[in-house]
Parts: sequence; structure tokens; C-alpha cells
Amino acid sequence: MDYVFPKNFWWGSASSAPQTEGESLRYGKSPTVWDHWFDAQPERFHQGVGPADTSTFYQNWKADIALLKQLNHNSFRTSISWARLIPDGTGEVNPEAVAFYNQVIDELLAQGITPFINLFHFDMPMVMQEKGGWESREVVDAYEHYARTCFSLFGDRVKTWFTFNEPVVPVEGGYLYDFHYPNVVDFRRAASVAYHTVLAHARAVKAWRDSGRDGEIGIILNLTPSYPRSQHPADVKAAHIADLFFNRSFLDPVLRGSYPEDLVALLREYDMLPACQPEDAACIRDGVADLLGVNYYQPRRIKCRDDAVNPASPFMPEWFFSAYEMPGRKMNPYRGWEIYERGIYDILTNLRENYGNPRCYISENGMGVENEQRFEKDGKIDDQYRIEFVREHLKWLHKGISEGSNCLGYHMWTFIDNWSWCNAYKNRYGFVSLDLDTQKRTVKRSGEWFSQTAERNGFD
Ligand code: BGP
Repeated sequence: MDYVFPKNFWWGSASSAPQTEGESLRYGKSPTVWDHWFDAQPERFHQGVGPADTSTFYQNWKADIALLKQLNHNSFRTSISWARLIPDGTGEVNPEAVAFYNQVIDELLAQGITPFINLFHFDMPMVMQEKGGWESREVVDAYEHYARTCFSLFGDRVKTWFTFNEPVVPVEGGYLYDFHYPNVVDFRRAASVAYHTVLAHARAVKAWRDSGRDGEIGIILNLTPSYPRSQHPADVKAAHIADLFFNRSFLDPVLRGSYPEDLVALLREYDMLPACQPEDAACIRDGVADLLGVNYYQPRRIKCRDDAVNPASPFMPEWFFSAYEMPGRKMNPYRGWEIYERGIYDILTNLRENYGNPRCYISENGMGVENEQRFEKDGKIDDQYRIEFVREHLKWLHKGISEGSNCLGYHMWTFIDNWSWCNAYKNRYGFVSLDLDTQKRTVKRSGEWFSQTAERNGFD
């Protein structure tokens, strides 16, 4: 084989509670921000399809785990729903939720699939949002309590935990660019949300370590390598600032235990630093993750701004850079995102050279395709484009490992086509297709390919 991966490499896929469980207001679960927003503005959701219409993992977990096994997964990531486990955010645990998550964890283990459990995937319980969401320290306290509850209920069997998935996305979506609830556009508030999520991460890391259990705890970040249009100092500086805002605002505190000095200096200059407490710095310093999950979809192409900023306009990251459409870039024609496979290698190299080569893995990578049904042949989706996508990314990942990167696995987004936020079912990502009318699952060609690759631990 041309590409052989290290022994015990993690082959699997990722999903999340709010995108798969369904039963969004049943069996004791309280509403999240998604249930609330969908009620208020269903027109913001693709074809008016909301968070109740997911792939019904709550009912189908056993059969779905059998499919994971069929696809030779040795690991699988999903999340716990805070609103299901502790419906009022801080009080009583919901016994139906405990029974559900116990069944899922036990079945995964019985099938030889290591559960990777994430605590928060964009799904703030509405009761907590009403208390201010991540702008509020009370919510950070409540999250720590929720994390401790999870560790005490499931930490005897779950050994790989994550505090957050893509914490920068609720900052961007909810507080800067209006694609998540609460639809605020205000940098100062966004900075406070970002800061409190880092703090919440560090508090959960401490809670896990306090539990004395064996295992590890990490965080999952979506990293977007920030490439300048040219080597002109103005473009390089612009790309550096984009990197500070969108990557290093999380990467540095969770891997180095502190914020980049130039990010702090920039925010101080514009009087945008969030309010801190004296004890926070030590908490963040001690909250360095054991393991980093890297979600990689596409890079950022950056150039300096062509025009001067109007200082009367509201402060935004884009005061310092512009996006740049690189001529000749390779695009996913079915979704509109750039495909740049080498980005995975650049991320691993950066982690190795600048962050002490942490234990990491690719926790999401994937190719969304609209109207994927058109590629059906003999009853299954013949998604050769996805096979090509995965292969090409894996080649770069393999190169990173061969140069010494500490990358332990590759998880695909996602297992079964699932509901995705405002896009609902527009972009299909799964190894398994989902018939929305019948809920029938059918393995795609890419699922077969992945299954073989995982079994052989590599490909030609
Ligand atoms: C990632 C999220 C996932 C999933 C994926 C695909 O950022 O972690 O939850 O949504 O993106 O996104 P989309 O369906 O918008 O193409």
C-alpha cells in the first residue's frame, strides 16, 4: 500500500446531538436556542425544516451504531445535549436522558467503537440563553456544573472528552454576522462571548482533572489557514490579523494557556478587551487541552483592504483585511467552498512547529453536496467526488505524519446525512444517505471506500 497509517489510527466520523437526535422537545428535553429561533423565524431555515426533523438517532441509535460497525469505524464522535440532560440548565438531571446516553455509550463500546463525547455543539439551552448565554459568568458556572455531571455519570466509560465544537462559530454566527441566534451584530459582545467560552473550556478541563478519572479532555476547533494574496507586507499583515481573530483567539489559549500578545494589544487599542476577573489568567493557563480536534473545510484567502475604514462604522474584524478570491482556486462545485487539500498539512505543520506538536486528530473534514440524489446509480449514491476528496486530504495528512506530526486520526463529517442548522438538508455530507420520507439509510460508495480503507489502515 502506498499510504499506510500508524497503528491504532482513529478512523471514524463525527456528528452532534442537535443535528441527529430528533425528539427535540420530547423525553424531558427543554428547548435550545435552535428550537426557539425556529419557532420565531422558520423562514430563516432552508425549506422551513427545523431542529425537530433530524435523522432520529434518538430512536435509531442501535441500528445506526450497527452501521458504524459495518463501516469499520473504530471511533465515533457525538455530543451530549445539555438541554436534554439538565433541562433547566442547572438543576435536576433528566433520567430519560441518562438512560439514552448510557445505552448509546454502552452499545458503542460493545461494538468496539470508542466514543468521543463532546459537551457543546452550538446548542445553548434556551433557559441559559435567557440568562445571557456566553456573555454571562453565571452560564459559565452552570456549564461547569453540567460538565461535572457528565463526567460523573459517564466518565467511567467515556475516556475521550471535548469541551466544545468550533466555539468561534457561535461568536461569528450569533454576535457578528447574523447566522445564529441571538442575531446580534456587536464586536464588544462577541469578544465577551469568545472569552467566556475559553473560560468555560478551562473550567471543564479542571473539572475533568478533578474527577481523577483516567482519560483525556480536549477541544475541537475549526482552523482556517489564512493565506495572504501576496508577500507584500500589507497583505501579510492582513492575513496575520485574520488568523488572530479566527484561529488564534482560541488556539493560543487552549494550547499555550494565554492569548497572543498582538491580539490583546490590538483589542486594547480599540478598547474592545472583554472584562476579566483576576483569577481568570491562572484558570486559562491551567486549561491547556490534552488533545486538539481540528475541523478543516477550507482556508481563508486574505488581502489588505483597498479602501480606508470609516472610523464611524461599527468595529469589525474586517476593518483590518478583506477576503480575496484567488484565481484558479479549486472549488467544490456542489457547495461553493474552496477545496485546498494541502491546508490540512499546513495546519499540522503549524501545530508541530509553533505549538509543541500537540496530540491532535482531524475531527471533521467533508464535502457538502446539494441535490446529491442526482448521482444515484443502481440504488446508491455514486459519490466518486467524495472519495477523491477524502483520498487527497488523507495524502497530505499522511505527509504531515511522516514528517513527525502527532496526528492520531481522521474523522469525516459525517456519518449519515444530517440536519445542519440554517441549511437543514441542503448540503449532504454523509457516508450514508438518508431518505427524508422513509428515514431509510443507504451506504454511499464513499462509505464502502472508507470502510475498506479503515480495515486496511491505508490505501493504494
Ligand atoms: C461544521 C459544523 C457541523 C456541520 C458542518 C457542515 O462547521 O461543526 O455541525 O454543520 O460544518 O456545515 P453546512 O451544513 O453548513 O455545510
